[in-house]
Amino acid sequence: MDYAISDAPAARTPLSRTADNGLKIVVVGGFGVGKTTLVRSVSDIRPLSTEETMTQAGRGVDDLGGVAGKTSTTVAFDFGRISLDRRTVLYLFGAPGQERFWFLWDRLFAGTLGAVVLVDARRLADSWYAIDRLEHHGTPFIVARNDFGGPRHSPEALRDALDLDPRVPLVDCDARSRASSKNVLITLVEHLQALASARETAS
Ligand SMILES: Nc1nc2c(ncn2[C@@H]2O[C@H](COP(=O)(O)OP(=O)(O)O)[C@@H](O)[C@H]2O)c(=O)[nH]1
Ligand SMILES: [Mg+2]
Repeated sequence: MDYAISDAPAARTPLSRTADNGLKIVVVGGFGVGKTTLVRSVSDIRPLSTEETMTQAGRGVDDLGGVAGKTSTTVAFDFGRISLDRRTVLYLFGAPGQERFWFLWDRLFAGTLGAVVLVDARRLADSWYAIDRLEHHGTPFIVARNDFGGPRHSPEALRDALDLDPRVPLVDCDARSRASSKNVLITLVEHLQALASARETAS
């Protein structure tokens, strides 16, 4: 599948009139795993975000382990948009990873076609809950390992640690890169298409 996505950085392109295929995608994962960064990297619009500078009060609530230098936290969610082709627009929702916002997820997942679970290999356990909820909802997803440097587990070891179904695609990414983040979304869309054609064949 060949998607013509511009490599140009976030242009302010108006939504195409012919776009008739709006797909809702959520990006989930633990705190500081790169959700806001990914939504910003790929968005064609200036993404809405509700980042707030972490206050002293947030310390101890937001787990900063391994996230040195992170000074803002997503309070509600990120929203962005990317045109995959002239007819297909992805609406991206970056959902907060913090435990105190988990009650938002069930609503957010309504009408969601698929999800990206971002993981930081140094803090895999932070993404277990997201995977658990997606499996519970039956929402198709892929896993993207965001590159924070450090040791690399083999894909097999990573799958083991996440107890991942072998059919769930696993990709590497750098959420700061538009090209890399686009590749994550394309992997998800291709996975959704593969699932849809498997369903057609079965029926
Ligand atoms: N080294 C590295 N840092 C990243 C990457 N993606 C995000 N970051 C940084 O990690 C921090 C947390 O990212 P953020 O997008 O706010 O995480 P969120 O809590 O999941 O929204 C920020 O300081 C980012 O600049 C990446 O791929 N590599
Ligand atoms: Mg964020």
